[in-house]
Amino acid sequence: MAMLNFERKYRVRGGTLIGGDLFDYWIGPFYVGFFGLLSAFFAVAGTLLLVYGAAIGPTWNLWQINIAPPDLSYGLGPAPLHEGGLWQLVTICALGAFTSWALREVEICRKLGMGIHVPVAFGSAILAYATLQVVRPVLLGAWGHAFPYGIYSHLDWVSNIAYQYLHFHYNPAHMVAVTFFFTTVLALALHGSLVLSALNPPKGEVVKGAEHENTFFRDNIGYSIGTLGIHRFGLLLAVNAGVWSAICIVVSGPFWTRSWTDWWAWWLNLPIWS
Ligand code: UQ1
Repeated sequence: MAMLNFERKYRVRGGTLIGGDLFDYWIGPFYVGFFGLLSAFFAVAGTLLLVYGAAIGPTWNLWQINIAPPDLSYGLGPAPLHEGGLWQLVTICALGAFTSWALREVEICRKLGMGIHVPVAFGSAILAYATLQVVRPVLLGAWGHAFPYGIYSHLDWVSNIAYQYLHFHYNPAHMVAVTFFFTTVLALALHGSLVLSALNPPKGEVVKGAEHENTFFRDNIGYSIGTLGIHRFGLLLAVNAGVWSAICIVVSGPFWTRSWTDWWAWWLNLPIWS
C-alpha cells in the first residue's frame, strides 16, 4: 500500500516506551516498535501452539477442536504439555499479545501527541479476558476453572458455568453488563445513523452538520448530548460493558457460590414486608 503523501508529516520519531529508536520504524502502513514485534511473536507462537494442539487431538473438525485447561487436580501448578500445558502456554501468549498490542497503541498515541483513550478502552476487553482466565481461576485455586479454547467447547463451558449458578441471568452484575452491551449498540446505531443522515443527504441536497444533528435530537427527545458528548458517552458505555463483565464473572464462585436467584432473597428479607 502506498504511503499517503500527508502521512509523512505524522511519521514522527520517538514516543517509544522501551528501546529508544531501535524498533522505531514502519513496515508499509504498519508501525512496528518493540511491542509490535512482541505482539506478533506472541500471536504467531500462540497460533502455532493451537495448531499443534489440534494435530495431537482427535479431530480437525474446526467446530470440535478443543485445547482444554489442566484438570482441577493440577491446581495452580504447571501441567504436562498434553494435559493442559498447551492451554497454559496459549494463555500466556494471548495475554502477551493483547497487552503488547495495547502498549503499541500507547506508543502511537505518544508519537501523535494524542490521549491514550483507545488503549484504555481496549484495556477493558483485556481486563474481562484476564479476569475469566487468570483472576477467577487463581481465586478458585485451579487453572481448570478457566474456559477451553475451542468453538463448541467454550460455548459448552459458558452453558455449564451458567447452570452451575442455576440462572446466571439473575446475577445482578451480569444484568448491568448486558444492559451496557445493549446500550452501547443502541448508542452506536443512533450515532452512526445520525452522522450518515447528515453527511450523506439525498442527491442535490447540501451536506448537513452539527446544528442539524443537534436539532434532530432536540426535536425528537428534547435533548442533544452534542458531537463531543456522544463520543464520551459511547466510550463510557463500552468500557463499562467490559468492566461489568469482569465483575459479574469474578463474583461467581469466589464471592457467591449458590444460585443467583437466591441472591435476591435480600429483597424478600427486607424488614418492610413484615
Ligand atoms: C446526539 O445528541 C448527538 O449530538 C449531536 C450526536 O452527535 C453526532 C449523536 O450521535 C447522538 C446519537 C445523539 C443523541 C444521543 C443521546 C444520548 C441523547
